Amino acid sequence: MWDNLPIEVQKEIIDKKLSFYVIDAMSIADKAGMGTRINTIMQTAFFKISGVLPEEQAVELIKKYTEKTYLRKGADVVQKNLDAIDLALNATHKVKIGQADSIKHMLPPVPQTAPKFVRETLGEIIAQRGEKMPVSKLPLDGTFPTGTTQYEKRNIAEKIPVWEPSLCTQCGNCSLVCPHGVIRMKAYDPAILENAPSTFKSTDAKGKEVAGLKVTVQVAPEDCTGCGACINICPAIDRANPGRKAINFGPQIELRDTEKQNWDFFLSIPETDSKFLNLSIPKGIAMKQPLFEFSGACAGCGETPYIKLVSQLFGDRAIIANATGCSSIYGGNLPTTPYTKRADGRGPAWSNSLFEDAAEFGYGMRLTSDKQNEYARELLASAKGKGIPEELVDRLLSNTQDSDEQIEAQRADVAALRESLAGKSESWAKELDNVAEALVRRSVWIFGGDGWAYDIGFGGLDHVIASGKNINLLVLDTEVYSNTGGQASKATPIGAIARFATAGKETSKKDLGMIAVSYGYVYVAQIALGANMVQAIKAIREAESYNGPSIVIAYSHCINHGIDMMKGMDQQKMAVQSGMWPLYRYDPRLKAQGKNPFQLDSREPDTSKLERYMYAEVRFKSLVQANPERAKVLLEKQRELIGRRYNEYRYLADRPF
Ligand SMILES: Cc1ncc(C[n+]2csc(CCOP(=O)(O)OP(=O)(O)O)c2C)c(N)n1
Ligand code: SF4
Ligand code: SF4
Ligand code: SF4
Repeated sequence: MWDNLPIEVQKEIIDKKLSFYVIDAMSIADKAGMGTRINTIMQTAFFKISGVLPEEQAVELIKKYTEKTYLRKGADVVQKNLDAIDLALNATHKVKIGQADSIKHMLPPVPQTAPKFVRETLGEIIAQRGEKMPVSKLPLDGTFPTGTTQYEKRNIAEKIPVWEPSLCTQCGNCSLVCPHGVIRMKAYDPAILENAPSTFKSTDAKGKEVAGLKVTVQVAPEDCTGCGACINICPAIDRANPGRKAINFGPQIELRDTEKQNWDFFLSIPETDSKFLNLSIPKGIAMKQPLFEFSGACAGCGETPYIKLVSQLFGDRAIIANATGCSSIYGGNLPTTPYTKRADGRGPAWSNSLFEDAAEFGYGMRLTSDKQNEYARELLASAKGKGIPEELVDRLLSNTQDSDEQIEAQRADVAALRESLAGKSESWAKELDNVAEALVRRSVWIFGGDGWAYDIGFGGLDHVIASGKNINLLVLDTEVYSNTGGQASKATPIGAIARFATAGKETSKKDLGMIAVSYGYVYVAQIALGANMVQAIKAIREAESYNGPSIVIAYSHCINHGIDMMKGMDQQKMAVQSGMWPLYRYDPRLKAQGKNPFQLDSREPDTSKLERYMYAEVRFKSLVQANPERAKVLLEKQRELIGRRYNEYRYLADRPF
């Protein structure tokens, strides 16, 4: 162990006369059935070696408080923790301190090849030397460059997915559900492989639109969190060995160096041309570059796949107002930023104001963009005959920008316009040059959790959807205030235990979607990626294309639910099948076609699956432990609600229109 330490660490241990112990906490957690949770194990190790209390007394107290803390999560959780304590007691090893003679060095916090700002400012903060940095190193107006999580290699996964090309159906599901933007897919010209590292994997692309091309599914080994969501969702099972899929876990340390090379090579492959992509299915999305990557969200987070999806579809033109909550923390916590940009520099602009004002904040972004666009169009219309080609002006004014291709064409025309403005010194030309970029359509989004949408920001949200303006709201519904430790919100379902609902929530979840539907001119959808990927993609695309307000409410599994996060998408599926989370879309445009705007996308609930869904989650199961009678009453109350709500939705979907 000593010889494996970097010399800087060896020196510090010697200088500070430290005692140094190691414990293989991950193996113990695994053995005790605790997955990757090592807090109890590390706490035990601390008391074992620190001597702050006699060992026997310390162990007795730890066990007592473990029972107290975890009882509400169930007897099995308590037992696992008690087992882990026993295993940890004899597993700490004292390392013999040697000389400071290691040939290994600490890696720099960010690579030397990173941009100057990343090295000199963000790198210093990562290395915890931020307080020594002069204030002048920080951006003057507080605007931080995007695309910087790529330089912060966290290497937190013990195991990472390994791809088996021969088994892969190239469905793209793994990439779509990856919460961290780590597993990606590209189709490319086979000639590119000439320069590939020897371990780089590829196979013939499947499907007409990519015939003759090669495909690779590649993992960023140092950014993977090891959550396993991709492996869990992968449908391709090896018939000869049903325990094996088209992606399986392998040891990160052994794979790191080769996969790093492969990842770098993968990044050098040009992005798959949009004309090959069908963006209504996971496969097409998987091949589109995510403009949200490597965030610090919990491993397996249920919110981030939706954000990543929005970034893939509209990130090049998105402006995002984020409510305070998990999405504002992993979305913009210093030092690095997960929102990123394409090779041409286009990517989302993002900001967080407050918890309660996100809707109004985004509304301001919409109004500003509209005003700038209006002004640019005015100036442009009067530029005819002043040395700007007339057909260019006409094209810029008439392009409806309904598709990616039209938007790219508009961008090319804006570039041509700015070129022809370059030599002009008149004030109208300078003004037009200033606002010319506003001629390209902007996609305005407001992101936030249920605490924001259902409770604290509801007044603003209601005002903004009522405005009729073209704004898109994405509600990341974890059914609790996740970022502050799981307080109940109006989105918390009946029977769930949360802070402020410690006896299990008695009242039903507020139907935010139906409140929005009542306006008649708001696009509304309820989605769950794990239950129906195509419906989720469709809803997000429809919402964005609707020239008016839209709200998409997305089921987001969360560590606060007390689940195995690897199986979060399975819980999403069960939530829909059991009727807890109906899927629907309300598209006001359909009325003009004489069609019913309300489309119910999920089947009649199978409430016999309700217990299976609920009791796979500690938030529901713990009530059975704490108060079985009440749990039963609330379960039946929930079952009744599901039936009533389904009948109401069915009526809305089937009524003649
Ligand atoms: C007015 C106000 N009250 C409370 C807070 C503290 N706070 C920050 S994030 C948060 C929880 C956010 O919950 P939710 O909107 O559900 O988002 P999630 O974290 O679940 O994604 C709270 C209470 C705050 N920032 N501002
Ligand atoms: S293990 Fe998790 S983070 Fe890693 S590639 Fe799979 S889904 Fe992404
Ligand atoms: S989910 Fe499995 S089958 Fe689908 S693309 Fe990923 S590895 Fe291939
Ligand atoms: S607390 Fe929940 S919502 Fe927040 S980052 Fe973790 S898993 Fe995601």
